[in-house]
Amino acid sequence: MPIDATKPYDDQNIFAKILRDEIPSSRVYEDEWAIAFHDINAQAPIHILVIPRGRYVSWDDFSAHGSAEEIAGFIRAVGTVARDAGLVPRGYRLLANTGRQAGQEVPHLHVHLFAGQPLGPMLA
Ligand code: D5M
Repeated sequence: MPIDATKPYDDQNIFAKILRDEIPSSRVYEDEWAIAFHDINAQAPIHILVIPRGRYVSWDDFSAHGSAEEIAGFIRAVGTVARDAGLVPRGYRLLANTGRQAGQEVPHLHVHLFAGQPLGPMLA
């Protein structure tokens, strides 16, 4: 069910639980600003989710309310995850579904990182 982006942050969302280690995930990276783990429903040979440690519902929330440090730290973390996975210079795709029309399901900002095969044109 896509999220209602007008609701405040929900501390019981599944990624909040992953951040608190209350439910398992296959973590591939963590630092002060972000963690990354494999998507449970992989859509490409490599499909990793990168999420900020901060309580942000979406890209919209984060870009509006995240501190400059958090935003820089998160963007650096996404790049590091890709580089550590050996995806440079092969290439990768980033995607952040934001809100209902984009089909965002989990109300904690997450960036999808897809790679491992030619990814074709962008979705319509
Ligand atoms: O994408 C939400 C993504 O989150 C979707 O690709 C499945 C993934 N997901 C959901 N639960 C888990 C757990 N527990 N571990 C790993 N990945 C998970 P969206 O952009 O919101 O549609």
